Amino acid sequence: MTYLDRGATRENDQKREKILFLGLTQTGKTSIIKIFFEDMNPEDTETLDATIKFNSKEYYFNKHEIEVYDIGGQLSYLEEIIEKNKERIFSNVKILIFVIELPNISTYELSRQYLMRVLERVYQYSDNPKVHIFAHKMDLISEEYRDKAMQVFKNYFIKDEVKNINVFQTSIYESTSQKVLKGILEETKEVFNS
Ligand SMILES: Nc1nc2c(ncn2[C@@H]2O[C@H](COP(=O)(O)OP(=O)(O)OP(=O)(O)O)[C@@H](O)[C@H]2O)c(=O)[nH]1
Ligand SMILES: [Mg+2]
Repeated sequence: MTYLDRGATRENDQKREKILFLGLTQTGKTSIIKIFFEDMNPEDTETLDATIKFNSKEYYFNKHEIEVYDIGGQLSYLEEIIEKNKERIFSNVKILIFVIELPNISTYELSRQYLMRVLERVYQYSDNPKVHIFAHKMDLISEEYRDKAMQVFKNYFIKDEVKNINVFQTSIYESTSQKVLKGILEETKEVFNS
C-alpha cells in the first residue's frame, strides 16, 4: 500500500479492517491491549481508568498496521455501541475478541446477553469475522479448579446459537493473553493492510 492509499483509507474510518475488543466493564480489555501493543507492565493496569465510550487506535504488529477498537463495557454505553455507532464499530471487523471474567460467575448472564447482541451486530455488518472468547483472569483460579471452571464456562457460553467461536483461557499475569493474541493475529494475516 502506498502512502497516498493509506491517507485515503484513513479518511474513511468505516472502510478500515479492524479488531474489536468487547465485554463488560472491568473484564480486562484495555489491560490486554496496552500490555500487548504498548508493553505496559501487567501490574500497572491496576490503575487504568474505565474506558469512556470507545477508543480506536492504530498499532503495528510484525510491521503491519492494525486498527484496534477498545469498547468500554459500562452498561451506560450499550446503546451508544449497539445502536448509535453500530456501523462505525461493527463494519469491516476481521477479529472480534469478547472478554469475560472467568472467576466472576455472577456476571455470566449479563455477559451472555451482551455477547448475543454483539454477535448479531457483527454478523450483520461484517463478512466472516473471526470471533474469539477470552475466559480471562485465569490467574485468580487455583490450578486444581481450572478444568472444572472451564467446563462450567463452556457449558454456559457455547450453545447452539454461538457457533464457530474459539474459547481461550487467558491472564495478563501468566502471559497467556499475550500468547493467545499473538497466535490469533498471526493466523489471521488478512487483517493487515500491507
Ligand atoms: N487478576 C487479574 N486482573 C486483571 C487481568 N486483566 C486485567 N485485570 C485487572 O482488571 C481491572 C480492569 O481492567 P481494565 O483493562 O481497565 O478493564 P476494561 O475491560 O478495559 O474495563 P472498561 O474500560 O470499563 O470496559 C484492572 O484492575 C486490571 O489490572 C488478569 O488477567 N488477571
Ligand atoms: Mg477499558
